[in-house]
Parts: sequence; structure tokens; C-alpha cells
Amino acid sequence: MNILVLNGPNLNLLGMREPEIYGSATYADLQALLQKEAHKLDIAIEFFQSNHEGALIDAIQAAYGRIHGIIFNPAAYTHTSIALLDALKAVGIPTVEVHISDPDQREPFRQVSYLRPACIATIKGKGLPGYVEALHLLHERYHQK
Ligand code: CA2
Repeated sequence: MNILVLNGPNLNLLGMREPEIYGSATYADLQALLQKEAHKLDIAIEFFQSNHEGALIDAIQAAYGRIHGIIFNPAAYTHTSIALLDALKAVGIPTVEVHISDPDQREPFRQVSYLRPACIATIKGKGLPGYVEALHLLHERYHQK
């Protein structure tokens, strides 16, 4: 099974700013955590982070026919991007939306997700373990088929 972990804008700064919201673990820590869990589950995992909407769209398109599940924290694009919604719908790859914080408990502008309709689940407010939960969810779904 091949899994792609996509992270949107500013998530490369994890652990460097706003630890009270996003914790003190870094993006490299997140990669190591998921890599370890993926190894246990015999999953081939790859990571892509970008601050650019078009680059994230390109990564979703390139996943078509190759990747069996996407773990996606679209960061601020969650609340703005019809283009990312269209890309997820176009490829039809099972995708889990993950947020480190709970955007529904924050500012009103964070309480809308354009991407949720194209995702099989949303995991929010659980910190980095939320990504691990998403990995397990995609793994179970893949092996149910
Ligand atoms: O809670 C999440 O995971 C978010 O997707 C994070 C986004 C935010 O726009 C969403 O509403 C919720 C922001 C990511 C910014 O990441 C940073 C990490 C460390 C320091 C500064 C920003």
C-alpha cells in the first residue's frame, strides 16, 4: 500500500512558532513518527509539503494510479481552495483531512472546510497523533476491500 502525506502552507514551521497551538514537535518529527508507524503496517509512505497551492494540486494529480490513500493537512487552503477540492475529486483517491488544532473551535473563518466533501474522514484537534490515526484508517479501509 502506498500513502502520500500532504502538508500545506507554513506546516514546515512546525515546532518553531505558536507551540501553544501546534505543539513543539517539528515537521521532521512528524515524518519520523509516520515513517515508523508505516513501517509497522508495511506501508510505503511519502511526504510532500508546499506553501504553494499549485504544487499541492500537481502532487495530487501525480498520485493518480500510484497512491492508495492521502493524508492531507491543507492548512489555510482548507478554508479557501476550490481548486484543491476539484483535484481531490478528480483523482478519487481516499483522502483523510487532518488538522493539528481544531479549526471548529477557532476563528469563524476557520470553521469552513472546502475540502471536507472530498474526504472520507476529518481528524482534528488531536495533534500529531491525528496523522497516525489517519494512517490506520486508510490502512484498514484498504485491507477491507
Ligand atoms: O490545525 C491545523 O492543522 C491547521 O490546518 C493549521 C493551519 C491553519 O490555517 C488551519 O486553520 C488549521 C496553519 C498551519 C500553520 O502552521 C504553523 C506551524 C507552526 C508555526 C506556525 C504555523
